[in-house]
Amino acid sequence: MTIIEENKYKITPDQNNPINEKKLILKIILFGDAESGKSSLLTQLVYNKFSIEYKSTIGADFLVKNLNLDGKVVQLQLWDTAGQEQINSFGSSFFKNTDCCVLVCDLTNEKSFEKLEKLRTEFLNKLDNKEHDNFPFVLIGNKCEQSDERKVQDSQIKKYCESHNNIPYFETSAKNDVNVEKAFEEIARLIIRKYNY
Ligand SMILES: Nc1nc2c(ncn2[C@@H]2O[C@H](COP(=O)(O)OP(=O)(O)OP(=O)(O)O)[C@@H](O)[C@H]2O)c(=O)[nH]1
Ligand SMILES: [Mg+2]
Repeated sequence: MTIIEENKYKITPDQNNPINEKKLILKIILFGDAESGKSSLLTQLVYNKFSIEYKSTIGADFLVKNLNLDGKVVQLQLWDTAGQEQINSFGSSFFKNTDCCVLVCDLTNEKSFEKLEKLRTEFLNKLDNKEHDNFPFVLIGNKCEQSDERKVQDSQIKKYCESHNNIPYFETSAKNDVNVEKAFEEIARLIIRKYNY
């Protein structure tokens, strides 16, 4: 299924947008190890809620967040994938027109950091356009409030991001709502700048 139109701008009559302004739609997919906190980040972003209980995502979920960025209405269409799922199990239409892939790791779990490279390369293999060097990834290190439990060091993250075309990096806590909205606003800005939307 594809939900993005060829034209990135769409006129949508809705209550929050009474004058039918043009709305920019961005498609963002989250990948990361199971339990890294992808669903928690999106639940915090969209519903301002957090639960300590773990319910693994099955397949993929879809959420929407509207932002007002410098007077521009931007709709984030957010695909939350299951960490237990193999990227190869998603059909190629799932990846069509993706504007950004957000890789999420749990800063308290080294394995979730080690898994990022596999996810990044598997994701790239799914794209039809071969603009591999240019595709915008963003890395989120989640659970940052657990500083005593931290297993992934800044230096590892810095080295990883630098070695892949300077992937932008954000540190978040879905639990304490640290940097969550800011990260996604910055992600939207990065996409807008990159594609000149
Ligand atoms: N301490 C802490 N726990 C968190 C944070 N974010 C998520 N968690 C917890 O981590 C566990 C996994 O969170 P989920 O958001 O379900 O992880 P997920 O990446 O969606 O997992 P899958 O759907 O299986 O891929 C849950 O128990 C959450 O409560 C955080 O910022 N801090
Ligand atoms: Mg999930």
